[in-house]
Amino acid sequence: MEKHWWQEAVVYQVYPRSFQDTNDDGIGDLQGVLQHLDYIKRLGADVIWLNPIYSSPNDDNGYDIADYRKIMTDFGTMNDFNHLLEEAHKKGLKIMMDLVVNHTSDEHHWFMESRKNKTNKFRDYYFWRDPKDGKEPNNWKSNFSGPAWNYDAKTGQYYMHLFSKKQPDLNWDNSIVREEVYDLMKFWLDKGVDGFRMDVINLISKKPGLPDDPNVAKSEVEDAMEWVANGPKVHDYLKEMNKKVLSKYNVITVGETPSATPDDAIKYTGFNRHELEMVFQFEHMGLDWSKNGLGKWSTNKVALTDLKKVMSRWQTELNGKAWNSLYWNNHDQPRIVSRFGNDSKKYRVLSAKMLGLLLHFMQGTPYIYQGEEIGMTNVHFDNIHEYKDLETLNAYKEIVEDKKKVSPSEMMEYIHHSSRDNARTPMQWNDGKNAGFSEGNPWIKVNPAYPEINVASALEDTNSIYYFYQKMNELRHKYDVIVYGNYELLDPDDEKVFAYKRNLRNESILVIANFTDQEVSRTYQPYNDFDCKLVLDNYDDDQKLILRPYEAKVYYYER
Ligand code: TEU
Ligand code: CA
Repeated sequence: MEKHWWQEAVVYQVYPRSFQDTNDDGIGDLQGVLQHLDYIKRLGADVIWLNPIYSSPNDDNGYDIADYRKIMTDFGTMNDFNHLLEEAHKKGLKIMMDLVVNHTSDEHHWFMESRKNKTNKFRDYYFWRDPKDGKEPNNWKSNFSGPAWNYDAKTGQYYMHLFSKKQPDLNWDNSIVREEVYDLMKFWLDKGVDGFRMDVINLISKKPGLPDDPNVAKSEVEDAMEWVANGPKVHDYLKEMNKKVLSKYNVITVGETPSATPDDAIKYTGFNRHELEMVFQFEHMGLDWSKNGLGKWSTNKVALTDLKKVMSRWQTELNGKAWNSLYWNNHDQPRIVSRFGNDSKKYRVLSAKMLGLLLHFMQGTPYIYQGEEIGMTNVHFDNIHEYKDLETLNAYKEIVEDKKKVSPSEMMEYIHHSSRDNARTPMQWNDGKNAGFSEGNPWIKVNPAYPEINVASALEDTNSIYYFYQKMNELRHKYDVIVYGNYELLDPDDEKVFAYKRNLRNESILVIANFTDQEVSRTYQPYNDFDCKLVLDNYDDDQKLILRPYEAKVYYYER
């Protein structure tokens, strides 16, 4: 197997809107990212993934792009971007952009032209269809509630939008659209950016004829994801993109692929496939979803044995064939310490380290989402009006107000557990005004936990989660077995402890994570038979057979 730089890299994700505001308008900006390059470098990351920074009316915080070649005015100017890229490169940090090309904004000039009449050359850039029996052309649902079609009276047709109405889907079956996308990718790559995270890239090939989804009744609020994902031509298009663009640059690519299985992932990222380098899979993120047809809206806890099954399947099935991404968090997911860990005063730090350790010693490229490295927690706003995320607001309207499926207070509990805004509250830099995020009025409220959970206090405390992540990144850069070793799950039925080994040639590591707030005792080979070196532990003394609450550790040994 050939080795690639992006296999040895650690990625730090920045959500610019919530990272650092430098001009007091309450919105994070590119200057703010620039200010913290040293902070990111010091953590040991190699790559920064920036969520979309392009010109956008911000219906979906930049995932609705009006101009792919302009910077969002809230975030700054192209000069700011050029400067950021240059400074990052000087420090040895790469920059990865978000590529959102399944859809545009309805304010993109392609769409504004497209909707004018049925015959203009942009009409076929999107999916326009006649009404069927006076209604939507098919039964597909939008990811953000309601039908995936919007009626446009001007021409008497519907256009498709798998996300919000302001995010019309691009028609990738039109080769001119594909060429437009390749051109804009080259625009950024020629500037020197180091790769792309590709938004819902497995949705770009729609089923011919756009047939009804037979499963849509399964869940009343869910989208048509499985039915629209991994369509018939998606691999042709990605191969074409690779040949025409990506193969000419030495870049990192990660495709966001909801509902992809390991088999799908091998097709997207197989070492001999010439499509993408890795994907973001969603199976582990779906384990706590509702069993009552409410999709992501639930307060379910994840069973450790289920988590083991999913994580291990991805580890073993891709081994030697394709490459994993490793993530617990991003701008769409609740905070991991609140979700899979324990965010109480007593156990927050321990359990955040335990979760980090469990993930970072697996095979794949780890992604750290801003604030994860200081153990930021979910936010519990009391009032629905304090939420800004359109997915959350639309779901509240549909589930509580329109369909009256659950009470307002029940829905608020689900929102506290699952809303995307859990990840989007401002970065907590210090215990000062607005957590040091902004001198102005933040676009979304700061999490009230900030006096205790913030960067300044993490940097002062040698025992902090920050330094633990720093140590993990150091170890990954030092031991080949962490990057390339194969994976072997131990005790799949153990409901309390997640333990696995990684092996490369004569080297191994043993990783042990107690997922509970209780003390348990366990023995593993090679405690007895081998000379193990403890390389990391979230407690400061090693008691081998006894695992204290949320204790997690890694041993290294040679066979
Ligand atoms: O997310 C796609 C996606 O799968 C999400 O809609 C996901 O189902 C949801 O966020 C889970 O709560 C990508 C982006 O990451 C997201 O921020 C965008 O809103 C979306 O695409 C549309 O571009
Ligand atoms: Ca600003």
